[in-house]
Amino acid sequence: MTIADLYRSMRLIRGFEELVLDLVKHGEVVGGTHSYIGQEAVAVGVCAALRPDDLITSTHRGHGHVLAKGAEPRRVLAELLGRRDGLNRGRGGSMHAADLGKGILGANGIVGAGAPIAAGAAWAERRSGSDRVAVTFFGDGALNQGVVLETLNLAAIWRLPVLFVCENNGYATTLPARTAVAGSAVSRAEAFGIHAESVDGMSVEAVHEAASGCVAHARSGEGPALLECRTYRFEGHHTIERRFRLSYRTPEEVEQWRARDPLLTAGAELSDEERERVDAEVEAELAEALAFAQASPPPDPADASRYLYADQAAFGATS
Ligand SMILES: Cc1ncc(C[n+]2csc(CCOP(=O)(O)OP(=O)(O)O)c2C)c(N)n1
Repeated sequence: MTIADLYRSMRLIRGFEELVLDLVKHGEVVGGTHSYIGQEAVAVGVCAALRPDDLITSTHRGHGHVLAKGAEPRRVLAELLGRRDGLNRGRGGSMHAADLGKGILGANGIVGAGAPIAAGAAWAERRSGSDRVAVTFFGDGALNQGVVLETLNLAAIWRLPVLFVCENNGYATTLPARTAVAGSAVSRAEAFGIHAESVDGMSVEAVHEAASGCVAHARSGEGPALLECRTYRFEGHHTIERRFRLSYRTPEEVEQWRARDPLLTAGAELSDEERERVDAEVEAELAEALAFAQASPPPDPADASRYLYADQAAFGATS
């Protein structure tokens, strides 16, 4: 994986998220979204360390994870617009994007809920004799969810091939992690005997390197690993925050982190020519994705109760 590849994937997520902010503003995405802008290096660095057949679970802030794992941007966008050609036929929306064919077991609106799903999947994979690894992304807020701590315990006891990726962006909605999380993500994992590391989540290369080590550890049967990525979200917790003046972060703090924008750092490693070429290609891909999503019809209301129960065809059937 070259730095140009990593930059391209981050650029795609950034452009996608900027497009989504615009669509939310114009009322095209019902309910708004949780922006991933600023945290791209985490999804991209971690997913670049995975095989295509590895598995992930994601969060309410999931577009970046889903795209980095290989979901088609135009189908994710159509999903956000609630259209028939959406990744989940317009039924999942922003917080429930899933694509089983790409190993994406689903974004999840319930904080911490992806952890036991990933552990269960890892257990099933190991039982079936495969060496797939499951990754679960979660925020610092999820560190205080009982189910995450229970999953750390079981994953350690059963030596499951799971990588816990904690995206510590400093806040759970408006609650600062420093006032809410006793100890640290790393010390909590270590208390369960789990291999744990903390890395600069604004550097895609640092995340990629650390994640590669953790994935190798999990795949080799040595048990789970936890990777804390120190990162920051440049936007509000949810797009609705744009309507309010919330003062839980100072403008200076936001500016300090923006100066460490992972796209600037990675982009600086490319020649101007190469960076401009990648930017233009991504822009064209997103323009095509938008046209595709907007041309897709809404689901048929007569179909509303289809896919309520387990039916593989409902998820990622085309990939
Ligand atoms: C079990 C549960 N409790 C509360 C909520 C409401 N909620 C949604 S996002 C969020 C904050 C999550 O913070 P964090 O895990 O740090 O992730 P981040 O938003 O920073 O990415 C909360 C409390 C929820 N969705 N699920």
